[in-house]
Amino acid sequence: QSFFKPIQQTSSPSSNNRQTKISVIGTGNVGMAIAQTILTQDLTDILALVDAKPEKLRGEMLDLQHAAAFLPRTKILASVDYSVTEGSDLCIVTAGARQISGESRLNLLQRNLTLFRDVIPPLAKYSPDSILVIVSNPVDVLTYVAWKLSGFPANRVIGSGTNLDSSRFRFLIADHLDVNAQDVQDVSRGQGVVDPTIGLWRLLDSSENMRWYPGIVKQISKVGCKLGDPRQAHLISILFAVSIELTISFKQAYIVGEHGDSSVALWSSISVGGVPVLSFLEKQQIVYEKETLENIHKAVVESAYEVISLKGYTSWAIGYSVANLARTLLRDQRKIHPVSILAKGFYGIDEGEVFLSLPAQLGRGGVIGITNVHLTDEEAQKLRDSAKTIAEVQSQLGI
Ligand code: 6V0
Repeated sequence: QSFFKPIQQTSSPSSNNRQTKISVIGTGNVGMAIAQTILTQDLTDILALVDAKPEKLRGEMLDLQHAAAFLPRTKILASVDYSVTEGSDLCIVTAGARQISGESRLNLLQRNLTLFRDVIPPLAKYSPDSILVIVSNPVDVLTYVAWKLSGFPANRVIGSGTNLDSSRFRFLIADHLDVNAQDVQDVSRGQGVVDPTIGLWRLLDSSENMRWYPGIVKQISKVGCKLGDPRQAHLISILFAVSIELTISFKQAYIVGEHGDSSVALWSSISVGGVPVLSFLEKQQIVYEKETLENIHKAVVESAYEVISLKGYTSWAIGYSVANLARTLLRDQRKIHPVSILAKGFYGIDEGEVFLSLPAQLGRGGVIGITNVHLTDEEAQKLRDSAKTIAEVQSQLGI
């Protein structure tokens, strides 16, 4: 206690407001990317870090504390002892063996299962009312493991799942279309109508029928989205519909299923003028490159492997993705996120107690509901296949 009192106290510093507490378990690349995103986004009052390596842990804690002058006020704690996590609202688990270049996520399982037996029970003991967010891979199976080991109700055990894959999906679509993913979202609020339309044309660039779009788009950008030329009014109105629908659909551009090789891209949720894009194209008898769409999904699946082969690990995108989940959960945003949840009974999945990603509404209570997205028969089948893949692995666990 210091005798130097720069401020004359007039009331007790402790307020009645309950402080928010987030614990991050595992202070490797992923854990620290999550921690620093949480700090910069001012998502918690207390941040507790836990790792098995005390020196590394203390180093990370000090390094973050030294940034106090540049960050919102957050108390940062760190210990190898789980009592530091006591009373957490949210426990984020990233502890784990790292995915080695070329190694499938499922291969990581055995190593991480043993580790979870050390991690989950103490977390549940010290924060019995918390929400668990699992990030360690293979995330779907480990979310199931965490659910079993914690004894928590399923609505409070969530895997980061395909929240990141869906962001990669949106990025790759936006990149393919040469638009900014954020601008694409903003169209529905009245900005940047042009780009998504160019995008649609590019997305379908094998189609002769769509070739006139860029010229019209240039016209729209010149007139600032006003209907100037009556001859183009009809086309422009179609383009508006296409742009806005495409934008809305981007918000719903979900990857669901396993966070991994058997994930499912829900192309059918991309709609134009209220009609799903695939059937729209069929109706217009436009020949489109289904392969182009499949390649985008393939790129999503491969993107983690690519980043790992280039820099050894992934960190920034998962950091933002999990901080985004933390915001929705703790601030009761009730947003829809594709995350790993107990999927039994939804979309015809009857594979036992499988966790996989479905578009779920999240809030302060954890998982509040599951969105009924329309799936084609093919997508529904792929989703059930994904569930089967996970169930097979799970059955070998003996847990
Ligand atoms: P890393 O950098 O090796 O960090 C792992 C950390 O866990 C290290 O600091 C270890 O000391 C710590 N650790 C190990 N055992 C324990 C234990 N028993 N208790 C506490 N801490 C322990 O790995 P990185 O941070 O790159 O990845 C962590 C995990 O996240 C891996 O399983 C990744 O596969 C997984 N990822 C999951 C993603 C997703 O989208 N779900 C994305 C990226 C990585």
